[in-house]
Formats: sequence, C-alpha cells, structure tokens
Amino acid sequence: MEEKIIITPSNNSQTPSKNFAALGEDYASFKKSKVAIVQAPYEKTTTYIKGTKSGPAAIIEASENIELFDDELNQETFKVGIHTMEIPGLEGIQPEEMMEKLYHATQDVLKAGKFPVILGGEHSITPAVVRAVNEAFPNLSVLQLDAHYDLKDEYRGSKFNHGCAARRISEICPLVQVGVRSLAKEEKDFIASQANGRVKTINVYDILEMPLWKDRVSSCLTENVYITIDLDIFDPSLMPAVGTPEPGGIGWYETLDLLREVSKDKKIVGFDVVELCPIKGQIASDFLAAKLIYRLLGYVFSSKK
Ligand SMILES: [Mn+2]
Repeated sequence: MEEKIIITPSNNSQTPSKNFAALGEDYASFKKSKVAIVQAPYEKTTTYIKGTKSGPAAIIEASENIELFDDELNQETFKVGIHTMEIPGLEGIQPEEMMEKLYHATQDVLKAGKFPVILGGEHSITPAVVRAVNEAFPNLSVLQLDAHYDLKDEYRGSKFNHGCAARRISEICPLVQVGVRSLAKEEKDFIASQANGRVKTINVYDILEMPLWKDRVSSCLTENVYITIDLDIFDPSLMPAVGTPEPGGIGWYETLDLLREVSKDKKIVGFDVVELCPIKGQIASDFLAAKLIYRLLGYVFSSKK
C-alpha cells in the first residue's frame, strides 16, 4: 500500500484549505503560530454594492496560491506560524451583537499572545477589534488606509454603519487617515471642530503635494499602531472589487512603501483588511488582498528588524 505523503507547507494544494496560505499543521497550529487570522464575514450596513461577506473566503482561497518565499524581504514569513481561526457566527446578527463577538474573539487572540489579523467583511467590524487592542496595548493609535473618511456620527439610522467606523474608532484612540478622497460636509465640519486634533488626515491632495508624506504619517502615529486597510484605498483600476470604488487611489508600491516605513518606525500590534467585495471570475483583487496581508506580515515579522 502506498504511504500517504503529507507535505508541509502544503501550498498550492488541489483541495481548498481553510487555512491561510494552505499551511499545514506544522506552521498553522494555534499553539505554534505567532499570527492568528480572524475571519469576519459580516455584512449588514453596506450601502452600494453588496458582497463583502464573501471577502474572507475569497482571500483565504487566493492565499493558497501566493508564493511562500517573499522575494522582497528574502524570507519565508510563514515560518512564524499563521493560524486561521474558526469563523465566529456573525451572519444576520445586529451590529451591536457582532461587535461583542468580535471584541471577545480579538481578546482571545491577544490573551494568547498572538498577533491578530482580521479579514472583513465591512468596515464596521474595526471598532470592536480596536477596543480589544486598545485594552491590551497602551499608547495606541490607528492608521486607517481608506478612500473614505468614515467619520459620520450616524448613517442611515445607525451609529454602527460602515460609514461611521472611523468616528467610532476616534472615540477609542487617536486616528490617522491616509489616502482619503471622498468627504461629506458633516465630516469636514467634524474634523474642523476637534479641539484635541484626535483625528489627523493625510488626504490624496496632501500626498500629491507633499513629497515627504510618509514621514508625516509616521510622525502623527504613537508608539503602538493598529492598521486598518480598507481596500478602496487602492485605485479601482488595481482593486475594482470593493463596494464603493473611488477614482484616484493609491498604487501598490506606494502603499507597500508606506507600510514598510511605518513597520520600521512603529510597533504594529495588529491589522485588518476589509471591504473586499469579490467579483466572480476576477481573481486579481482577491489575490492582491492575500498578497498584501502576507507582505505586511513580512514587514511586521521581518528578520532584518
Ligand atoms: Mn472606504
């Protein structure tokens, strides 16, 4: 009888795996992993194109095809161990209940000493995660990469709408927004009214005019940083699979440059990637999201640091 051969890591497997990058047990068990991936396929308040609840599954599927050797960093990032958690039951529940579940899921990851990576789902998931991270790390600030300010106090009758995510985060800790380019008058007034400057913004016009904009981002952040990446930060030509695409976004290398610099200057304590809204048959967006996550993990766990 032929012996069954188990290859670890089992990247590029034929059968779909539920592990990020299709990692085998040696590099994906909870115990051995430094990183824990929390899937948050939540969608309740999106306002334009629907489908972000399929985001986490599409990222996991795409991640099976990424090269595990990182050619920019010259390292095998997966060796830190990347565990993919069971999906918490978030379907159909109200935002308040979702926030509680995700807060506790993040707490569990942090208490176990793991680095949390959350896959959305809509952006309304982020404040729950930030609440848990803020309790675990003093002197925290959030870096938000997004086309939208998301600073509305209330939208369509809810304070937990994805258009209010940044406003809720700003009630927990300081916030730095980058790449934003779609602003409501109410949001403009809110930014202008802040006495303490808790929300700082480097919008696309600042980026176009300021050669040293990445240094400015770093200088606005505190010692410990949580990063929330709404994929609509990217130009829609690069990332069309988002619910609310805005023209004039940031490119792949620009974004990586920023993330690399911030990772060198600050201690990144977790991140999320949200609002992927997969387009059937167009896998480039899903793949970008998966590669972005793996590259950012590479920066955080860089062997050169
Ligand atoms: Mn957005």
